[in-house]
Amino acid sequence: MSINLFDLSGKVALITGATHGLGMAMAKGIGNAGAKIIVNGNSSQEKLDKALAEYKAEGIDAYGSLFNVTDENAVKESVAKIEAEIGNIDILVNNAGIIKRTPLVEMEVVDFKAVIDVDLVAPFIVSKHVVKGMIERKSGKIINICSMMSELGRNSVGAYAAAKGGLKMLTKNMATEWAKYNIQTNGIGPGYFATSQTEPIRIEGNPFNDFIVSRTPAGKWGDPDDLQGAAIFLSSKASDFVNGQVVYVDGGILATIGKPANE
Ligand code: GCO
Ligand code: CA
Repeated sequence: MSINLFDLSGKVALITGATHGLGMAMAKGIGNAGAKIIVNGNSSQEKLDKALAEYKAEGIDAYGSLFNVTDENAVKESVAKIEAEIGNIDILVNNAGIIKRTPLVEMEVVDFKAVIDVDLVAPFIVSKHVVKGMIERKSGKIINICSMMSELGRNSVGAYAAAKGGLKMLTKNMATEWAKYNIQTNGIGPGYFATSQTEPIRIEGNPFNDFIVSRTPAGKWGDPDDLQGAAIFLSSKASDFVNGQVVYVDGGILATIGKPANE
């Protein structure tokens, strides 16, 4: 009985930005738990096809959908196409995101807005078009990918922190409006993971690398696969009365103030 709580057989999951990185790791977890997955990408059909081949090699039932999450018309059309051709979307993971590391005082408004658009406005747009079917069916799971920056600031990531803090509150508001339709909206807040997004700050010798390792009680960068458990939990029957929470998967960063260099 306990294990069936996490079984996603027969479910359809749309994961935005799932051609690489954390989105891909979570999509693999959801796919390996039995769901059919729709992999959204934005950069090129070629990159999407390459990702699909990787999913299929693992035995996952994967389909591709190329669209820009900030373009409402494209989102609307793509969601309709997925639901007509593949199946109703039971699980939505709003994962696509960007970061620009620029001090606020030097940041151009257009760049600030671009981050807010992808990281905060797009989860609203995609959810708005997916939730309509979920409301009709009185069933659904929405997972918004938040961040350490949903809780904490850091030099140079002001736009990202504003967006991810906003996404945490958007998650609570979605739960407020949609829980009554048996739709559970929650977030996952990854700590510091080894992905292409963090590559520039992870390089050996970069003081940020040592800072993160010492700032994290677990003493290391996360492996993207460490997110699979939370993704499966929030996609499954196991979380049917969990609403508006952000599950932080961070090796303990948010549990502690940190420590001096000599400890
Ligand atoms: C940074 C990092 C973070 C992480 C992550 C933390 O520059 O501080 O890139 O923003 O990507 O979101 O949870
Ligand atoms: Ca499998």
